[in-house]
Amino acid sequence: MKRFLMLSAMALALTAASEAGAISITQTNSASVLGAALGGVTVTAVSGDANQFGTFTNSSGLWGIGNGVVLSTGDVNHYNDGPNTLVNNSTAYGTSGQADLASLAGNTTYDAALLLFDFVAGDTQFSFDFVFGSEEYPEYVGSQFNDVFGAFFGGVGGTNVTYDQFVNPITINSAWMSSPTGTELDGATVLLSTVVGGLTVGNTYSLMFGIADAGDAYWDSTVYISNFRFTSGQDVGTNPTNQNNPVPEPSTIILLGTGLAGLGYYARKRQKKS
Ligand SMILES: [Ca+2]
Ligand SMILES: [Ca+2]
Ligand SMILES: [Ca+2]
Repeated sequence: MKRFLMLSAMALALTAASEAGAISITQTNSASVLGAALGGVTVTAVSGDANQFGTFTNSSGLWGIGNGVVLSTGDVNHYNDGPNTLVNNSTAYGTSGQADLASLAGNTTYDAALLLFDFVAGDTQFSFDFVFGSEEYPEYVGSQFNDVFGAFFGGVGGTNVTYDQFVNPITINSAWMSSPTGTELDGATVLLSTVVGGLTVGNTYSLMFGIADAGDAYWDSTVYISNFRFTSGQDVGTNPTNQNNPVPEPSTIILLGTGLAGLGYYARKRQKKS
């Protein structure tokens, strides 16, 4: 058992879904710029094509998420605010996947975008908010194309600490998604918050954010990450309407997380974007 406690993975209400002119992405793989957008953490590695990374602002509060960083298995320039014009928006870089992400996905991964950083604990918990979305939804839910997002405490080889509101890992097959409006994404989670406790104030910790395609390098998935912060007590995220949500027991989270290995997958052919 890891020494820290995973306190909760909870959903926040979807708000302002019809707002326009919201998400504005600036493509960058600059460690210092990405670190600043996460509130001043020390980025130690940025792995992937430069176009897989950026910062974003969200002037109208689309989906309830604040400003932050964006990672994609495609080109982040395609995930600004705007109409959903394609069911299969896709950029294939043909770069490698990542072992921790492949373990979550249960399949070979490709086009991994990895952001690793260190932070000095300012309180006993750290938290962040995110929205994960994909072009794989809904056509390839239940398939081998199980694109994945993870946040690995300890860095490479660390423990995934991020889940949806039903404590499922963030993959196409397991995370709860619906059809949002506002960007090119065909499907997305609601705004989710991850809270990890058990930190010692002043100690340095590592975290890796990673996203990857699974099964092949096509049909993008994208994650928007915001509001990396330190808290104490029970953090309920940025939306006060979430205060009554139950907080799962840490042992329950770990049990359900490892249950993913039991999922079955099947393969089917699909058309690549030309
Ligand atoms: Ca790709
Ligand atoms: Ca689309
Ligand atoms: Ca994909």
